[in-house]
Amino acid sequence: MSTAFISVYDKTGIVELARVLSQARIDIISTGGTARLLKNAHIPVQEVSDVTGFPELLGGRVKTLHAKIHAGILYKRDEAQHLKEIAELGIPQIQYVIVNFYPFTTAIKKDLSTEEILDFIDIGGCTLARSAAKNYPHVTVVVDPTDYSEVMHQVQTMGSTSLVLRKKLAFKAFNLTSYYDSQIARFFQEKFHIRQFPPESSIPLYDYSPLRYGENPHQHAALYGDFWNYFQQLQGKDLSYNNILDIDAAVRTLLEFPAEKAVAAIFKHTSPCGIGMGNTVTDAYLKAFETDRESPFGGVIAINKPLDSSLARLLSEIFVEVVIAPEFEDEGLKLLQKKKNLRLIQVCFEKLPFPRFVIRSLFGNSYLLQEPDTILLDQDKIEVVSLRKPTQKEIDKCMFGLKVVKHARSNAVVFSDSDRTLAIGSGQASRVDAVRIAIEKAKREGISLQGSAIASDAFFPFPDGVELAAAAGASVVIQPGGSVRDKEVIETANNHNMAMLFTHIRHFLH
Ligand code: 93A
Repeated sequence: MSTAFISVYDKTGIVELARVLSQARIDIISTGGTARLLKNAHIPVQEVSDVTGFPELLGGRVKTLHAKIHAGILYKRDEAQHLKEIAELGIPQIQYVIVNFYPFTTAIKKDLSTEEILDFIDIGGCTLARSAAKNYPHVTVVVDPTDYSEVMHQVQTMGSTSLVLRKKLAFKAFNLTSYYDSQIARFFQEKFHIRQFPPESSIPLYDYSPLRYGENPHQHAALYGDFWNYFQQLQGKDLSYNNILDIDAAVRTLLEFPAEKAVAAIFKHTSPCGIGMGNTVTDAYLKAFETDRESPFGGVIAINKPLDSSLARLLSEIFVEVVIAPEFEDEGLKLLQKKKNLRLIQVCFEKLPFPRFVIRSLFGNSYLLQEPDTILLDQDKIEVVSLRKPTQKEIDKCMFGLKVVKHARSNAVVFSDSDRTLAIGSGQASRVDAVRIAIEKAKREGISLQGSAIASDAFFPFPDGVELAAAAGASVVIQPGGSVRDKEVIETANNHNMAMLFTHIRHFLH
C-alpha cells in the first residue's frame, strides 16, 4: 500500500491533489492544519501523531521529525534489509511527499520581532523535502503547487509518476531548500551585523538570490555568489541588476586610486560620469560632480572614505539611486535616511578580492572567460614619443585620466586634471566621436580644457582625435600607441607643441 505525506503551508490546490491521490488508492498522512482541511473535504486522512504515536510537540516545532516518517521516505525499495526493517517496525511506505514551507522570506519583510521571525524557519518541512528528494528513484517530492497538475495527470493515467518527473521534482526541492537556507543566512548576517565569514573560510555565504528583474523588467535575473560578503545594505529598496553593475564599476574605479586620498566616483549605465580626488569626501565629490552635472541623475555614487554630514547634505539635494561608502557617520546616515528609497551600501574595501574571471555568455552553453584588467601602468615605463618632454604636473594629469579611462566603455577618452576628470567620452565605435562628445560635454558644463591631459584607452588610428584635443586646449596625450599611423599622430602632437606618452598597454572595456 503506498502512502502520500502531505504537509503544506500554502494550501492552494491541495484538496484537489489529495482527492486524486486518494482515488488512486494512496493513503494520506498529514499534519494538523492540512489534515483538518482534507477531512473537511471528506478525504480520508491519518494524522501524523497517530502514525508516530507522538503528539505534535512544542507548539508544532516538532511535528514530522520522527524516525517512522523519515524511514518511511528514505528506505530503498530494492534492498532486502531495508524492506525487512520497514516491515518489522510497521513503518509506512511513503511514496509521495507534498510539502511547502513556512514563508520565511515574506515574514522578514513584515514588521516582526526576531523571535517571531524565527518561528517562520521551517525545519521539519525542509527535512521532509530533502529526504524525499534524496530518494527520488522511488519517491515523488512536490514543493511547488504549479507541479500538482502534472503529478495528478501521471497518477491518473499511469498509476504513478515517471522517473523523469521525479528527477525534475527532486532538483526543484534541493534548489528550493538551498535558496530557503540562503535567505535565512542572509537574514542572520544582517541582523547580527556579520560582515563576512573569515576570509580563509571556503564556505560561500549564500549561493544566489533572485533579483526583481534583469536589465529590463521583462527579464528574470538573479545574483550568484558571495557578493554580500563584501557589501551590506543599510537601507533602501532592494538593489536592482543595473544598480549592482554600477556599484561594481564604481567601486573598481575607486580601487585604482591611493587610499590616502578621498576619491568619489559617479557612475551611470556602467559609465563614469565623473571622478574626483581631494582632501575630503565633499571636495572629491564636488570635483566629480562638476564634470557632468546632468548625467548623475539616477546614478550611483561611491566614495572610499566615511560619508560625513557635509557630503550627506549635498547628496540629499540630488536624485541618485545608490550611495556606497566604507562607513556612514551617524549624522550623515540620519540625513540620508530621510530618503527612504535611497539605497545605502556599505562596502568592505579591505577584503575586496578581484574577481578571478570576467564572464560573458554567448549562444548555447558557451562563455567567454578572461582575467580582469588589473594591470596598472608603472610610471617609469612611460615612453615619451613627442619632441617636448612632459612636466611632472602633466604626467600626474595623465595618470589620473588613465585610471579612469580604463573603466570607461570603449572607445573612450578622458580629459583630466591631476585630481579630477574634466570631460569623458565613451562607448563610441569611432575614437574621434568619443573626443567630440567629451569636448561637447565640457562646453555644456562650461569647463575649460586648456592645459588638460587626454587619456585614450587604445591608440589613435588617425591624427583627427589628437587634432581636436589640441584645438580644445589639451597639452598632453597619453595612449598605448601601436597604430600604423603612429608617426602621423606623433607629428600632430609635435605641431601643437603637445607632449605625447605611450603606455604600450591597451585598456579596452566592452
Ligand atoms: O516547525 S516545523 O519546522 N516542525 C516540523 O516538524 C514540521 N513538519 C512540517 N514545521 C513543520 N512542518 C511544516 O508545517 C510544513 O513545512 C508546512 O509548512 C506546515 C504545515 O502545517 P499544517 O499542516 O499544520 O498547516
